[in-house]
Amino acid sequence: MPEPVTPVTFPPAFLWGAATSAYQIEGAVREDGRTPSIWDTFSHTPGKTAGGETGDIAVEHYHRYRDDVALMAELGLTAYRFSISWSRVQPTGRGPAVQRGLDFYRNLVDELLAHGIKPAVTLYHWDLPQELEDAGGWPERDTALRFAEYAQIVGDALGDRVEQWITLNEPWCSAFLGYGSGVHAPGRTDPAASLRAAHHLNLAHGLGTSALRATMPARNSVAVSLNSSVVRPLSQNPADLAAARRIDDLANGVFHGPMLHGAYPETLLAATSSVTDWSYVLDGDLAAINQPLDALGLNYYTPTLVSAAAASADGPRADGHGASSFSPWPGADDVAFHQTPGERTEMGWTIDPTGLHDLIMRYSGEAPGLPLYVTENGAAYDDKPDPDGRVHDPERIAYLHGHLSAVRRAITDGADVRGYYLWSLMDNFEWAYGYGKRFGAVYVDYATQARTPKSSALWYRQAARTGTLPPVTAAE
Ligand code: IFM
Repeated sequence: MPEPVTPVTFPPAFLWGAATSAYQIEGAVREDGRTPSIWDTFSHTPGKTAGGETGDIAVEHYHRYRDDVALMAELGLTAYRFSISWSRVQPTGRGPAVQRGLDFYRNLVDELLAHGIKPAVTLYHWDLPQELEDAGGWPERDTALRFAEYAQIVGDALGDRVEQWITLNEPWCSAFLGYGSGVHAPGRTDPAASLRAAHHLNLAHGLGTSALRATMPARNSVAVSLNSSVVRPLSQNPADLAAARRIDDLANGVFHGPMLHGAYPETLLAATSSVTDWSYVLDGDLAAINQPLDALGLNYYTPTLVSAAAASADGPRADGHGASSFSPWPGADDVAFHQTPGERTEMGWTIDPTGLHDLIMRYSGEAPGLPLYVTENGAAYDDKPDPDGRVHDPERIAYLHGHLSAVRRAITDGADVRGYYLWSLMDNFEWAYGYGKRFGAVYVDYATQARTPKSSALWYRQAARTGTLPPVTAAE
């Protein structure tokens, strides 16, 4: 007789969400007053994205949002996380807002609410208005002040109907892939600028949080979504442990230090002293960044395995963050990155749900009492429709089952996890990888824009409807 399997059941109020971001899905990049963001410029620069692909059309969500929301409702989602395109609502990154831009998001939110789906708004998912980059971008302090103004505009427009707010998505990518390794927009490769950018993103988060609070009802929740890394040493020898500590500071402490504890880790300041003097951290900045939060968002895909290595002129590689001869890890050229053993997704990222459990437990301890959300988790696979038109993705079902089970274990172990947002609702523009990597629970035929729920979407629907994970074979 096979062992009976204990059902994996979630608390009744647990949110079953999916996530997207503006540039990855909206298209309509020149409509209704929107101006270019750094991702428009970058994707139109030859050689920056696979096949020269851009978000010009993406999955036309700007025009199809009503159908997309109806599909979300059919799929049983109780929450939807999306981001606002800054240059759609404030084209120059400063000054007055464009009402047509805000109206798009008002209509989207109203549509979600009419379908009983809780909206969660991310203010910044990597698409800085190009005008602000031309003025210096995130390495410049003024960008943080501009972000606070933008937060106030959006908070004012949507604060009456959106309860869940996220200031920044994955500021690590904005700072270190955007200004360090250059594999993301704006494509700069300057280690000192990447640390300056990190500080000003932190400041933007703090000032933006205060701006939201000043304009919105007190019941609303403000959070940030960090792609905090689960950094593991290759061995327990002191050099490898020190390498892991260094990467942990650069991946995690650089953001959660000031945001949650009001200080940069001393070890980070020491390890980066040859790159920057941190003189741009002005009096009062740390207090401005260290705003009490209502929740913390965690994005998780795969762990990071490191060891000490001889310093290399080419910098560290194999860190899973795209091909560049420039490092996204300032001051850490003597750290080597290794592939964690195990099965991988189409991104080459090792599948390891224990990392998600570890991450949640870490932040449960790091920020006691703060509700946690998994604001992104998911996998890319080379999905293709069968001759019958259906898209079977058993690997994604197994991935989701494994990671949601890890979330449930963390709840059992005492973590206050309130919801999970699958990345992503539908296939979309995967940044420098273009459209080649499909993360969606819904398949998109890019030629016709037809949407087809994959078997993972049907599996997830059953989980959302019952609050219990179906067996991995359920939707096949
Ligand atoms: O597609 C991205 C998303 O925009 C941010 N987090 C990681 C996802 C997969 O790479």
